[in-house]
Amino acid sequence: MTITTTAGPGPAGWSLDCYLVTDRALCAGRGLEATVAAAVAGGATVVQLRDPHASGRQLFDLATGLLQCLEGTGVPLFVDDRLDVALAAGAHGVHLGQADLPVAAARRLAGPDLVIGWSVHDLAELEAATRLPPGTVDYLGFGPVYPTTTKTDAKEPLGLDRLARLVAASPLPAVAIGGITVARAAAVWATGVDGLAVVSAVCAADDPGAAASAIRAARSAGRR
Ligand code: TZP
Repeated sequence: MTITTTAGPGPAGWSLDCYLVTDRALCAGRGLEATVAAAVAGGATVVQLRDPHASGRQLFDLATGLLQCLEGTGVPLFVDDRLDVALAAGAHGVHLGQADLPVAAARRLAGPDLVIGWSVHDLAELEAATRLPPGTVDYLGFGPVYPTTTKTDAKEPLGLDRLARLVAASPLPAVAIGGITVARAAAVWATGVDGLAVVSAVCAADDPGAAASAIRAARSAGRR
């Protein structure tokens, strides 16, 4: 799935297929940048810097390091929650939750080129996304699909059937997140999503590259 921003397709035809969300603690043994580099070499197509406890300065420094690490790979960097950090660091996108800056305000600040993703958990939130002016948001994140221990305040899991119904009603590319493992990937792909977002399945894997590759490969197994 190619992300189409209001300014047209991402420069490298960015794909949401294997969307790596980082967790510094889970990457601790190997290091954040080494984990991301391995995952991208294995097939991760988007990297989202997520670190809810980091200060703005820390997040800016982490984003700058990851942008250097991703240079020349064609893989974009999105920043979770913090539009200011995404813009200041020159990241390619921001992912916003329901409690973050309103997406319409974020689009006004960001201009047309930055990719904006938005977390959606239920039909009411999906309907709100549907009512947005075209070009406000580029993709939607649905989750958690399964229980997860990575996000402490995650909502109740959607399960595959509710996810499939939301994805079918989504006017925008859909990325699923939450508890997705290599073993579960084919079942999640079968809901019709455009991408799988994973944290622990890749960050905590012995071989992050092999995990990212398996997440993508499961797409053909899950194709309906
Ligand atoms: N948003 C919803 S669930 C989640 C986020 C950031 C965490 C997913 O982590 P994992 O390890 O892939 O279950």
